[in-house]
Amino acid sequence: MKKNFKALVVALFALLLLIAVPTTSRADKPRKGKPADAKTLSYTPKHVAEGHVRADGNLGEWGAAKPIHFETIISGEYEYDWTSPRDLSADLTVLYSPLYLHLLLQVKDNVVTGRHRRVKGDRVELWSGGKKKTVSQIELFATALGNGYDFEISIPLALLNARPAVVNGDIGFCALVRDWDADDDNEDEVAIATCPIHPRKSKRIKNETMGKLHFNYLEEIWKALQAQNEALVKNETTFDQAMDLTPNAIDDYVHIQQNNLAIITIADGQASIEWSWQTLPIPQNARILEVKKIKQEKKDKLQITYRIEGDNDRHQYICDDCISQ
Ligand SMILES: [Ca+2]
Ligand SMILES: [Ca+2]
Ligand SMILES: [Ca+2]
Repeated sequence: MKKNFKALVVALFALLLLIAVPTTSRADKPRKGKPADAKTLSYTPKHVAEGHVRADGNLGEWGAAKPIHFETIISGEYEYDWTSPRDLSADLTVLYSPLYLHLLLQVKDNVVTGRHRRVKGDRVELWSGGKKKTVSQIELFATALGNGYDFEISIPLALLNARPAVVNGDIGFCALVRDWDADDDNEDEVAIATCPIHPRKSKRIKNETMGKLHFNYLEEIWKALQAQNEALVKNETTFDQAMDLTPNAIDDYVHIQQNNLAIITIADGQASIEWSWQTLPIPQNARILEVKKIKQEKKDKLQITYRIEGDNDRHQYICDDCISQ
């Protein structure tokens, strides 16, 4: 009986030790940041008029746009290379206008340093779609602050092949911020990012690794439409289809609610995204089955196929003036 009790105490002690060991070793051993630690962050930027944002270091135009914050280190050691979010952390805010993607990257970094001997210096990398682009067409304003630096950046959407996506689409995106403080001979580079990118192999980043910038200008159009037309407010959207109705780089939309079919044509106005709309005389209780373009010699037409509740026949409405190319 006594022997069994001792065995139980030994087993209990061993168990306690097992529980205690990992905690102690985690606290004692420097923990390295790993790429997999970074969360994949996505963002739905707000649309602003062309010219609203200027990459000039004055941040007044960013208003209430909410940033995404990131500070999980993906390289360097917590104990030696990173002390707190004041050492390295960042906030990223994104806006877009018809022609530009606007980024505000605000980095907290206790010592802002350039390249010096083995110290590679503080650097920022922005990745989109996995392709490396020349920087000549990018407008950038850098402001050094006492506790870090701000980058205000405008990138042409065309450069990112993102113009077709501005109405209702997304592009891959990842921001990587590197930090050296030149405070220790054994210093390693610290990095943080908005996706689990590998800091030493960042050029190999794939689109699947990145987060998404989702553009939703269609939602803004839809809200404006609803403000103009009460009937569009009451019903749920039941059908939503991107279609090429005008000859430009931006997608047009066929947006159908239960009782209203709204054709929204979106024009590439360069300085603004222009849109117009019309509703078609589809019966109140119609269920849309298909919307498609019918090729014609002179002018293409739009064919809408629908069914009426309680009736098995398929009906069609042909719109002669819905397609402008
Ligand atoms: Ca500005
Ligand atoms: Ca630092
Ligand atoms: Ca630094």
